[in-house]
Parts: sequence; structure tokens; C-alpha cells
Amino acid sequence: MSYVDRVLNQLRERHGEQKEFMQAVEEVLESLRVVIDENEEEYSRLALLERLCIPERSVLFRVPWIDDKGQVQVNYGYRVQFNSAIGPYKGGLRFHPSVNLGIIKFLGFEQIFKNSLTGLPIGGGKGGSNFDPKGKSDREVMAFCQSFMTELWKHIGADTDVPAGDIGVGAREIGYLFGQYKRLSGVYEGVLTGKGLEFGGSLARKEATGYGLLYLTEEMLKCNGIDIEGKTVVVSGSGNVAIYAIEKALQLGAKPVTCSDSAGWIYDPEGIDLDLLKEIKEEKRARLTEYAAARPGAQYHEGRGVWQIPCDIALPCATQNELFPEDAEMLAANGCIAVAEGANMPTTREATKYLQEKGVLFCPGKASNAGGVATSALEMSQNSERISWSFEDVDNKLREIMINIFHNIDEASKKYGLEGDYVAGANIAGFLKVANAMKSQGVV
Ligand code: NDP
Ligand code: 2IT
Repeated sequence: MSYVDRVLNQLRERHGEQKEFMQAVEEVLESLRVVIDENEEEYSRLALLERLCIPERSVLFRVPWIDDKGQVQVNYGYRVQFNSAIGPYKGGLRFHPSVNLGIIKFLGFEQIFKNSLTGLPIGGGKGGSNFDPKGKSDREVMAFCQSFMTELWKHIGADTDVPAGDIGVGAREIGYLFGQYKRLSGVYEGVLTGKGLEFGGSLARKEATGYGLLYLTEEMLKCNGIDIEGKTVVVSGSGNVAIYAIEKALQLGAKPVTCSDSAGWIYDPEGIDLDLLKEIKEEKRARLTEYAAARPGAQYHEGRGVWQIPCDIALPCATQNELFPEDAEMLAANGCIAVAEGANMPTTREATKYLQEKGVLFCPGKASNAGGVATSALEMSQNSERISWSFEDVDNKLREIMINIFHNIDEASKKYGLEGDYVAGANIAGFLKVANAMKSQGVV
């Protein structure tokens, strides 16, 4: 049996119930076969894949807090410090009721390769809680964040582990988390990214994931002889990534016509009204029904359904496993040219394979959504230097990083005879840097 199969079997046996984690591991290890098989004896002797797939450390903790009625609530807290071969652990915190260890491990595992692809010195980690910020008062969110950090602060630091936002964690939560870290540690340092601009945040970090997604998509299309201008774009989600993907799509002359949240979705044939969307989601924290109410030409539908709208480009920007084979069939049948993932692992493996077989350009999240964490690393640099760069400086660096990522994954796919398979290209290019660093650092 090959080394890859042996490791996959061991992991399936031990972690079969961690579905999202196994999904991510299977996709990565399958694409690494071409690399591992070349030097199977060495990788196996060094147990490199086992070390890659077992986190360096997982911290699991209880998060007690008091709600507005005086009731004590208890949530689960997680921080998985997956791999520090190329830099301090770096990755977001997700607050969502679905969060469990398997989901945090999948996200942390993906983060290793994503962070490697940015070209910046950051290792992989992820954390979060099953806390649901939806419907909570600001005081409740603050109480939760303070309790969460009261445990987490022992394990993080500007040179050890630097968390940031993800689903359910935005500027408000990062502010409360930062305040509590500072109070407990007595140290004012860049221990979190995505901070407010008044206290060490970077310009363009808020926009970075969505903007970066479009910069990479534009480059991928350009290298395949296609201009993004005038293209119809279907977007899922209406959070941080989706909003700034829509903003950049509009700036590039494309036409985004959908967005969604966990309750329903909007089809606005005239193009999404960005100011209205921001007002509803960033200011009021309200539902998309309000969008349709304020915009007569737009349709609101309950449930999921954006992938049935004919488009040139599809950008899944909500969550994992939100684009299934039947969605891929509709996209391909309707003439979709490109799918680029803004979310982490939004497309199932079967849907990905179908799109690739149909010749739809497909860019995996670990490459196309890397602009967020890349700009987080730029925030860390600015914090270390105790200076702030202009919006234009950060945005230019982000664009350059995304263009480089596309060319690196493209070249890696060609080098291994898999031209156009950007999933394999991203996994291989991300892996090689980390694997070489691990080899150099010995058995640790
Ligand atoms: P937000 O919390 O800002 O927004 C998430 C959006 O997705 C909301 O519209 C939310 O709807 C929807 N959503 C979340 N979970 C579900 C679900 N289970 N079913 C249906 N809809 C859902 O998060 P972000 O925009 O920051 O993150 C979106 C994705 O992008 C995630 O996969 C994240 O890991 C990834 N990502 C984020 C980065 C960042 O910098 N923020 C960087 C790279 C990747 P509702 O409000 O109704 O829950
Ligand atoms: O999935 C991701 O890359 C993020 N949520 C951003 C992580 C970060 O450290 O900025």
C-alpha cells in the first residue's frame, strides 16, 4: 500500500467522525500523490504526512459567561495550533453554533497551505467557539469575548499565535478580544489582526479577502484570454468576504447579481446595490428580506438557490459545503466560465471534480481567499514596525500577492503535468515550502 493510502487509512480510522477535517485532508493528500510518490521512502521515513496532519497543539476550553437575564451560559472554546514550520500560528476565530473540533481542524489544516501560498512567514492555526453572536446584545458579546480571551491569552502572542476574524467574528469582536488580552497580559502588541484602525489595524484588511478574491479571479481569467469586464457574477453570502467581493467586482466593471444569508437569497438583475447591502448587514445586522423590501426590482427567496442564476463567474463566499454536484451541473449548463472560492471549502469534492471535468476554471479557497490572511500578515509587519501604511500601499501589495499566488499554483500544476488543475497546483505549491521547512528543522 502506498504511503499516502496508509496515512489516509490511519486518519480515517481515528478521525472518521471529523467529516470536514477528513474531507480537507483527503483532497490535499490525493493531490500530493504525485509529489510524495517521487520520494516516498524519504517522506515515509520522516513521517512527514503524519506530522502534517496532526496539529502541534489543540487547546480546548470552557467559556462561561452571563447573559442579560442573569443566566450563566457555557460554550466550547477551541484553538488548534496546527503547524509553525514557516512562522507563528496564524488564522481566524469562528463564532458559529456549528463549530466543533473537526471544523476547526479542517480550517486550521487548510490554513497551513494557504498561509504558505501567501509567500509570507506565517504558520497555520484556527480557533473559535459554538457561541452564536446572532441576536445577542453588545454586552453579551463583550462578556463572551472577555471570557473566551481569559483562557486564550495564555496560548497566544505576537510572535507565537496571532488570531483574527472569520464567520461571526468581525471588528466588534476583535476589539473586545484585544481589550481583554491587553488587560490580562499588560502588553500592547499586535496579538490579533483585523483590529480597529485606531488601535493597530491595517487599512484595507476589512476589504482584503473580497478584493483579493477578485484580483486573483481577474488574473486567472486574463491568463485564459478572458476579460472580467461586463461579466455576470453570482455571489453567495453577505458577510465580510461577500460584501467586498461584490464591491471589487463592481469596481472592475463586472455585474454581481446575487447574495445570500443563512435564511434566504437575493436576485437583483440590475446588479446588487452595495450601499444598501452594507447598511443592512454592516450597520443594522439585519436580514436580507430588508434588501428586497427597499429595492422593488430585486427578488427574495427563502432557503438556498443562488447557483441556479445564469452567470459567467460564481463566487461562493458563505461557508463550507454550500455548492453541491447539482449546483455545479446548473452552473456548467448555464455557461459559467469560472468558479473561485471566497469561503473555505465551499465546494464539495464531487462538485469540484464535475466543474473541472466540464472545463470550468476552478480556483480553491486556499489560493483565492488568501488575501485576507496575507493582509493580516501585512498588519503584523506594520505593528512590529510601529507604523501604518496607506490604503493604496496595502492594496497594491495585496494585488501583487494575489497575482503571484495565481502564477505559483499555475506553474506547480504545469510542473506536475496537471495543467489547469489549480486545486492540485495550490496543494502542491503550498505543501512543498512547508515540507522543506519541516525537513530542515528536524524531528520536532
Ligand atoms: P461573516 O460572518 O462576515 O459572513 C458569513 C456569511 O455567510 C453570512 O452571510 C452568513 O449568513 C453566511 N453563512 C454562514 N454560515 C452559513 C451557513 N451555515 N449556511 C448558510 N449561510 C451561512 O463571515 P466571513 O465573510 O468572514 O466568512 C465567509 C467565509 O469566508 C467563511 O468560509 C470563512 O472561513 C471564509 N474566509 C474569511 C476570511 C476573512 O478574512 N473574513 C478570509 C478567508 C476566508 P448569516 O449571517 O445568516 O449567518
Ligand atoms: O480563513 C482565513 O484565512 C481567515 N479567516 C483570515 C485569517 C487571518 O488570520 O486573517
